[in-house]
Parts: sequence; C-alpha cells; structure tokens
Amino acid sequence: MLWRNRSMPLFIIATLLFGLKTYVVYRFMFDLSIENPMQEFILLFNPMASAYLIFAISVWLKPKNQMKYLRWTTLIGSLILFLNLVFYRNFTDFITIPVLFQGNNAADLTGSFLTLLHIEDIFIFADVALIWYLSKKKFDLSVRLPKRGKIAVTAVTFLLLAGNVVLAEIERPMLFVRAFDREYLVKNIGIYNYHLYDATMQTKTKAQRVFADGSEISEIETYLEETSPDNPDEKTDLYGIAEDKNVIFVSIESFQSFLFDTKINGTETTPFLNDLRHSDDTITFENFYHQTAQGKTSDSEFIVENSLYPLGRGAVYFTHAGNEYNALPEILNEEGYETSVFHANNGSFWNRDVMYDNIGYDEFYDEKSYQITPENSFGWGLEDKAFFEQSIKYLQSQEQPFYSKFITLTHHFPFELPEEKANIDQYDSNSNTLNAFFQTARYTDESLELFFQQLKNAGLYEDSIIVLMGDHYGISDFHNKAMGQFLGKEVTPYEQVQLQRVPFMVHIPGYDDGEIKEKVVGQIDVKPTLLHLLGIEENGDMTFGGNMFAEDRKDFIALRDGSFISENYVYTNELCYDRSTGEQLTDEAAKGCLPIKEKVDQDLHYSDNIIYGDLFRFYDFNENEE
Ligand code: GP9
Ligand code: MN
Repeated sequence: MLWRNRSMPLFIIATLLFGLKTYVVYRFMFDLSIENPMQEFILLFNPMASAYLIFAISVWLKPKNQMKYLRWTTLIGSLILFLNLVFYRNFTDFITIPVLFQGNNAADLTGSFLTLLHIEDIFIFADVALIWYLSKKKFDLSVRLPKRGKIAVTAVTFLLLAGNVVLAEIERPMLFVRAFDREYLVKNIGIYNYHLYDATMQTKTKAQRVFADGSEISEIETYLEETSPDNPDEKTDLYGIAEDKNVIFVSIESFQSFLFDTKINGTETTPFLNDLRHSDDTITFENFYHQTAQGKTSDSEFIVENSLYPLGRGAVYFTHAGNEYNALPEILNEEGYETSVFHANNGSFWNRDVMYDNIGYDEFYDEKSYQITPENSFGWGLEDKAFFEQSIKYLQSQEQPFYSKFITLTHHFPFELPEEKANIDQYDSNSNTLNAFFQTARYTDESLELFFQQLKNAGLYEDSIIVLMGDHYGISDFHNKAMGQFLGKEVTPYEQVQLQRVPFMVHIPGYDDGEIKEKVVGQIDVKPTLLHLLGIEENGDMTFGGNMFAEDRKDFIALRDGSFISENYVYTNELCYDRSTGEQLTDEAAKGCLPIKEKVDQDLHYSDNIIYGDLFRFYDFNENEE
C-alpha cells in the first residue's frame, strides 16, 4: 500500500488543484494569446507538470514536514501567481528579478496597485485554504514510501518536465535562446519555471561584467561604423539651428500619438498640441516610436540620453546605474550648458537620483523642491499645471544656455482626475482605463499650453527650443477590445506596433519652415538629433541611432521585443506586415523582413553587451574624437 487510509495523498490533491487553478488563471485571467490546440494543451500541461514538480518533492520528507511543506508551497506559489497577475494588468508583462528589487517604485505604486485588484482574485487562494484545511492531522494525507517508491514518484517529475520541454521546443523552436518575449516563455513552460529561468539569466548577466574585457568594444565600434549610413556626418540645413539656445525637453507621460486630432463627444482632446503640430515653428515626426521595456519612463530617459537600447529585463537605471556612459548631459556640460531635471516625484523613483548623478546632471528638482498640497495634488502627486508653474523660478535661475528636462506625471495610469478639473467627457467603453485616458490627456495639453505662456512671460521662450516627446504607451494591449472600439478597427499585432507611436516635436521660436515629417524614427535617434540641432559634433560617440533629419539613415527602428518598423515593413510576433497597408505578408513577400530582422537582433545584442559588460569603461570617448 503506497499510502495510509487509501485516501488520495495530499501532494496529489495539491498537484491537481494547484495545476488546474493555475491553468484557469492563465486561460481566463491573463490575456495570453492561444493560437492552436497544441498551445492550449501545453497551457494545461505545464501547470500540472510544475505543480507535480513542486509537490512531489514532499515524499522525501517526514510525514509531519510533508504537510508543512505543502501548506507553504501552495501559499507561496499562489502569491507568485497573484503578484504576476497584478503586474500583468498594468504592464502586460511578467515580473523579472531586477524589477523585484525596484522596491521604492513598488511602494510608490500602491495607489495604482489597489485599482489593479479584482474581486475574482480570491479564486487564486481557494485551493490554498483547502490544502491548509486538509493538511490537518485528523485527515493524515501524508505518504510513507519505501525508497524505491520515492524514486518512482521523482522519476515521474523528470518525465513530465522532459515532456514539457519537448512540447515547448516543438511549439516554439529555440524558445530559450530567443527568449525576448516573456509571454512565450510563460505560455510554454509556465510561470514557475519561467521564474527559475529568469533567476538563471540574472546570474549569467551578473557574471558578464566580471568576465568582460576590452576586446569586444572594438568589435562593436567596427560594427557601428559599418552599419552607419553612408554619410553619418551629413549636415542638414538645421545643423546648429539651436546653437547656444536653451533646450527645454518635456517628457510627456504616457502620451500616445493616436490621441492627436481625436474628439470625445465633439470636444478636441489635444487642441493645443494639434495647433502646434500644424504651426510653422514646429517640426513633428509622425512616425516616431518609443522603444522602452520594463523600465518605462526611465527607459525612455536612458535611450534619449545614450542612444543605446534599454534592457529586455529590468530597468537599466536600476540594474546598471554605476556603469560608464557618454551621456547627453555629460556632453552638454562640456559644451558649457547647465543641465537639470525637473520631476515632482520621489527622487529615488527609478533610482533617478543615483543615475542622474552618474551621467552628469547638475541639478535634480524632485518633489522636495515643490509646494505640494491636498489642493494641487491627486493621483501620482503634484498636478502638472502646478508643476510647470512652480518650476519657472528654478528655470530662471539656470545659467544660460541650459538643457532642462521636464517629466510630467498627471497623465499616468490609472489616469485619475478630479471631476472639476476635467474639460472633456470620459470615453464610453468596457475599459475604465481607456475611458479616463482622454481626460488626463486633455489636462496635459492644457498644462503644456500654460507652460508655453509662462516661458514667454518669464522671457525664456525666445532663446530656447522646446522638444516634446511621449515616453511610452499609456494603454496596454490588455485594453485592445476597447481600443479597437475607439479606433473603429481591430487591434491586430500590426496595429499594436503602430500604437507604439508617441509624439516627437521640435518647437523652434522664429522658425518658419515647420512640417510634419513621415520618416520612421525613434527614441534611439533623439541624442544624435539634438546634438545636430545644437551644432555639436560628437564624432567619437557610439550610438545605435542617428540624426532624424539626415537623408541617409539606418533602415529600421527596433523595438525591445525584437519587433521592428522599416520604411516598407512592420515585423512583430514573427510575422511580417506591409507597413503601408497593414497586410500580413507570406512566402516570398515576407522574405524582405529577414535581413532587417538579423540586423535588429545584432543591434540589440551589441547594445546589451555594452551595458552588461560595462564596456564603455574600456573606451576613451575623447581620444576617439577626430
Ligand atoms: C515616476 C514617473 C512614472 O516618477 O516617471 O514612471 P512610469 O511608471 O511611467 O515608468
Ligand atoms: Mn512614464
């Protein structure tokens, strides 16, 4: 007899309940795309295999400890699942170890956290309660097996695991090598094994810095030279147009380009920005993409400052804040600019205080510099109108020319706005998030209009150029149904990529040749573009982007998950689309995507190596300046 009382042992009950529960959560509470029956089967198989893996180990323990072990592992496993679900609702992504260590942010996220909880989440803990109850002594559902029996139980673990890996490999060849997309991993090997995989990756990346030497940096230097367009030094009419002017860079929170020219019940969402886009003193890039990943705003800052890609896991601002960089503020400091950042949030959010110091910002005006009262704050903190208004005096105290970055906050998930401050209706769909989105977007638009006015009043406007950029998406694909309703078309993977367009506008007072440019560009291009406008030659720099105004440009914009946009194609989820029509290309026609995809992967790989290996410590930027 394998177990006493002939009742089913608790580790089997736990496996069935926990496995099934996990499957139901994957299937109905996450929003994982299931394309065929095989994927459906793997989605059911992997939680069963994982649950068995975790619980079957208990047969090696003494009966009393078996119960304790099963109790705690079901609870911890359920917590992991629950936290991932909450994280997913906000980011459509899964937790990675670096993200976990961003403790400050987690604390600051409490406001959003509560809005991410759903009543049905209780279901995730239903089996935990049952297991705790059944693990009581009176039921005695422990097992006492001879050694052979224990080995047999464990052997099944390996069979299940091997089965899972084989199935995953058939479904997604080279899954572990190409693991850009965490959703594939979770779908195929389950969330628990995914965390084991992530832990292995973490160890590997930590080791990379230790083993890096100077040899690889020259390989990357050659690569960047060879892949740069024919004439990287091309000087356009705009070269030096902003020489000696101040640069006011505004990073607009969660602003997506689809908002332009939209109306809710007849009211324009962004009247000020719409006018600006069509004015003579503004150049707008219509096809400008954000390229951020888990580090959100901080990733956008990192890309802009360095023209490097962010990392696929975690925020570089956290994971590699001590690296050597050749960042924009450092370059501008050398050119005689005073550099500063204005952001009315906790200074340590995204580890900004540490990173800013490392990359050379002279001042950081964080929440301590602002008068924050119950009347002027809601949601994430100080409202943008008060933020801009209170910043002007600090801006006036800067030595000119200055480079000042402003990071707005009000238009941030969950897009809260007191009713009396809303000047546009909510949208009406099944997504409260999208419904509220237009009100805070409108608020941002109004605060920018006021800011421009205040700059004029303060006498700072004429001598400055004002650059406006969206940091990343605000509406994740979790809301695709509502988004489809708003756009009047289904949000296909192609549309999903197109929704990653965010504003990029260069406003030059006195300029009279403004236009809306169609070129495909992205955040990676901002640093070389600003330097071009300022007339600063940085020949020895290593950048993955290029001047947006140049004729000869690199032929793609890579997104962090390996998707890309080129003049002719949009590539995502391993599918190639015609960029102009959105039509999915197959066979011969789809082959056009392949050579570009290779370059994209190489680019991301080299940029990662620079960061993981801290390779700029082996490179002398001044010496390489020609
Ligand atoms: C926090 C603000 C928002 O200071 O920049 O960060 P996000 O959540 O968008 O990355
Ligand atoms: Mn942001």
